[in-house]
Amino acid sequence: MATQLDIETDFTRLPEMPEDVFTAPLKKPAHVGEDWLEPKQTDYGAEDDAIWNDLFARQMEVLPGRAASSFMAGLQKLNLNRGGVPEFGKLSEDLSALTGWSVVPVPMLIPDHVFFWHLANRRFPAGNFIRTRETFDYIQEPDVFHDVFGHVPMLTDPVYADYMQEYGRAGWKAMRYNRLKALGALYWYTVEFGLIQEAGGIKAYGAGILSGPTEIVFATEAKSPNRIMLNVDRVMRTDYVISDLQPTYFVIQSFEDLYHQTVERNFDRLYPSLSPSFTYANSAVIDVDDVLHRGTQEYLLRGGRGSGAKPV
Ligand code: HBI
Ligand code: FE
Repeated sequence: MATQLDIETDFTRLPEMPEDVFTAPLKKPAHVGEDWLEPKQTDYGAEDDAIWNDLFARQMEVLPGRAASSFMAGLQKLNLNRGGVPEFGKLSEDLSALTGWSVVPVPMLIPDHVFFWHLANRRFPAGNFIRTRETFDYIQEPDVFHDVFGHVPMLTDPVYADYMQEYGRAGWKAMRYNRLKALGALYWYTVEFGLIQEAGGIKAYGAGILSGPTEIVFATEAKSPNRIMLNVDRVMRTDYVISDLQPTYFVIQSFEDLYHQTVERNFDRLYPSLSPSFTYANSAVIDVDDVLHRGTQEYLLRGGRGSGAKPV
């Protein structure tokens, strides 16, 4: 029986998940194998394509000038505005010519170790369904719009593309120490809700920000949230909320900086020093922080989502 100590680092085949590592259990649909890949992409209909086009148009009202320049360039390079839900075969062909990544369909959230394994092989797992008109503004499960519009353009940036692969490899190491939650926080504050300093100011590169209508303005311009320079050790000790706007965003200097901070940090030394639960609240500012903007937290103090508080 494999144990935590002999976790594999060869990712050509899906490594066996040790029995003493905890990840949230997910019920695998009968039609997918151990890799959780769908046999084929959904055949989207005209209404699905119309939903994609409307979501796309809505984002184009708010992203220019606020989204990271590599994200805007990625949208163009992949022609994501050609209309309708992109076909993954063609998309993967274009993307792999640029950075060697492909996009593969999965039915739902997949287990952490399978997700990391795909990333370690430069395959991005993307939802095989699109939201409905009823859930147009917000869905918790990642659909094809969040995954492809939000995540895939960034994978055209060569340094970001390498960071994502390293993240997948780091996932296997985190399992050995049972510190998946800590590594999940790094994903959250970079890949999903990351901000970057550019010559023209602070821009967003996180997919959770870029795929929705509200958070882009809040994250880059509002007074409520903290904006703090990213430090990998600090972020991995920080709690996060999944169903409301973030009280704190972490800002990188460049994708090179993010890549180096992650690759050069010796996680074999970091993981044992992290407590199993988070140390810092998601709205906290601590003495070691390099603070760009100290948030008023007005949005949170007024009650956040559901209270009618304005995202100011
Ligand atoms: N599955 N489909 C899908 N998409 C994700 O973003 C995802 C996942 N499974 C696990 C997972 N993310 C987490 O491991 C990361 O968010 C850390
Ligand atoms: Fe995502």
